[in-house]
Amino acid sequence: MTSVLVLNGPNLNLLGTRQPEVYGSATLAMVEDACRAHAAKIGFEIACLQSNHEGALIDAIHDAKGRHQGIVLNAGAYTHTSIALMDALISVEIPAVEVHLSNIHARETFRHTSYIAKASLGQICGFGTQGYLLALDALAAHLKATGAA
Ligand code: CA2
Repeated sequence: MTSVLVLNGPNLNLLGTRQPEVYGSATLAMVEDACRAHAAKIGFEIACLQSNHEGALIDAIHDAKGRHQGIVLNAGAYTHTSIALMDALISVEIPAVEVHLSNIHARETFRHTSYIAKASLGQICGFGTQGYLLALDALAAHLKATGAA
């Protein structure tokens, strides 16, 4: 079965506890449950992982090679700073979709730059939790079109 890694970066473990006006009221566990339910509907197996540490996120991307056919990544604030995460994504050659709960382009200028976008099929932002499900659909369409699923 096609397997996808849903990877969340720093501070996303705090979802649902603060700033609901920006990030919504769902907890990370709720987001991951919604991903699992949607994945089951579209015939994907998924693994969910969150880390506050850049190196752990890089390790997770390296470990995805040979295990997962796609990655859904919300790299949190590392999106705007991490060339290392971008390099990791490029090196494993696994199709990735970048997700953000908020519309990063409608926020502070420093959030408009994404290193992750340079290594991704595309970016989904501003649709809250639903963005993760849209990302799974986008990966499904891509993997089908390329004969990888
Ligand atoms: O909109 C997104 O999903 C972000 O990736 C969230 C990051 C932010 O740095 C990016 O620019 C956009 C921040 C995640 C922090 O999440 C919190 C959730 C609740 C309370 C505090 C932080």
